[in-house]
Amino acid sequence: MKRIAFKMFLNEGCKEEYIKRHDEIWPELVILLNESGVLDYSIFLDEETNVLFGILKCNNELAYENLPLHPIMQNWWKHMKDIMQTNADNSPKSIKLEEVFYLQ
Ligand code: RM4
Repeated sequence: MKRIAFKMFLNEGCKEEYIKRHDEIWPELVILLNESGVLDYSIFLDEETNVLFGILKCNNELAYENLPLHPIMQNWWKHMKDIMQTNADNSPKSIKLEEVFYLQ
């Protein structure tokens, strides 16, 4: 089981819409994430900087790394791109974070 953390960037004033869209997350995306070994996934927002901190556990690193190739993931990113900073392929700008402490 690997713990993965990353930061993403929310557009100014989009907190409510971001929460709404995730409250309404597509069932097929939930299934895809679960089938890709993702569990215990949460995202936190630093309202001062609009930085989103994602943290999850993964029990299938290959499947996790392949998520960006899946149409459901790609369609979700297209769905979200109007409220997030994104790359040319619509994926969210995302910076991996290094774990510096863990207490079980
Ligand atoms: C985030 C972002 C991530 C996705 C989650 C479900 O806003 O799009 O890539 O894994 O939603």
